[in-house]
Amino acid sequence: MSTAAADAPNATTAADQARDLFRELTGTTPEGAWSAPGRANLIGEHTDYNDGFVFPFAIAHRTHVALGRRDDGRIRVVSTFDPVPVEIALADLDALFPARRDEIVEWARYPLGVAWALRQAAPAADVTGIDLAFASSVPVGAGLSSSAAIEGATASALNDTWNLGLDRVALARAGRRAENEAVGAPTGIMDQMASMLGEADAGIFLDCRSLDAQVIELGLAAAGLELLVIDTGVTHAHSTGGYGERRAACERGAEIMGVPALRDVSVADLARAEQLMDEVTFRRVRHVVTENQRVLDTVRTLREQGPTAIGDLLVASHASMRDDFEISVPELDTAVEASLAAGAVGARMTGGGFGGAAIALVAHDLIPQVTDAVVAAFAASGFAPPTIFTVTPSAGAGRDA
Ligand code: GAF
Repeated sequence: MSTAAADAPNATTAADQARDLFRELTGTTPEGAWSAPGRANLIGEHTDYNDGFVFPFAIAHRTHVALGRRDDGRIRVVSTFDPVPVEIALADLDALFPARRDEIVEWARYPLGVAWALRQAAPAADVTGIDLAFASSVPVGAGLSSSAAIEGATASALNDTWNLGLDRVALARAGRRAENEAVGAPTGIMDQMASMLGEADAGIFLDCRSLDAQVIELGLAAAGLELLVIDTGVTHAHSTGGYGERRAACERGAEIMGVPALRDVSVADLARAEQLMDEVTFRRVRHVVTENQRVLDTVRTLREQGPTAIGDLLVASHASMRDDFEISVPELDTAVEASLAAGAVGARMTGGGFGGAAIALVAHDLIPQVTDAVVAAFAASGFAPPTIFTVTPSAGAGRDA
């Protein structure tokens, strides 16, 4: 019998690895250490860039950074994923981003992009040169936002070290700017907000128009529930292909409806929408409009009846992404179907789609059964084995040492 792995098994190791890498790079001890989590999204997918609602939570898997100052006005970054350091004068960041971003290796665009965005957000700040060494326990390409984790760790570390005095929302905005302009992925702000604002056993109910965020207790332990992540191993990248196409379809739909964003279209407006647009655009619009409503319904249901009652909303969300938004893949559908058949309360793909992970809300005692059922279903379909582990809603970005 296979069982789900423990939550964030190598989180401490990642902090140690970042410190060791810093020592190798500089021959000195870091001045401080910061970290930021990845996230899973409970519900509200592809609604963030439509000014809508999302309900993600930070996970215990984190990206760690060890930091030291340098006196030559340069920034140098290194990671356990790619130990070749990347270095540039801080004064040259404005020329690098966004126009010449292709000149540097992709992973380094995240931390250097955050440094650039923070300098633009606080141009009067007196900044020093910096060395940053990264290590992470967030799986890359799994739809758990390893990108927001590296952005959040960098933003938090530089905000403190440069005394920028920016609040968490401003740091999330800088992370999103880095992702959009320095990396070139046209994403919304959900992941950065979740990584910045996460709290233990809580989800972040976020209005992506006002950026008003409410921390909502999930009460999973009291209900005897756990959240299982099923990482399909099918990798995705939001800087290419489908994500941008879906976003463009949403913008087209909003324009046809004569509103600033799909947030302004209600479920009752869908009949009119269907008359006005082509069939594919309509289905994209219908996903976003109904998903916004499902987020509101999930928050209300959670408050009134507790987490055991939200299962059907998660399942409806997955069906909408599979059929209307068309961002699921067979591995994600199998993960969801096998979890539900083995007794999960609810399950859905999480994140941007085209691969990545599904989440399943499962009674504690059924975790081995659901895990085994998913592993068996993957094998029966000829898919590579998934990686399955539990996640605990956890704290957001901050200083550790
Ligand atoms: C990715 C993006 F980064 C988010 O902004 C969000 O759009 C998500 O996909 C889909 O809900 O994680």
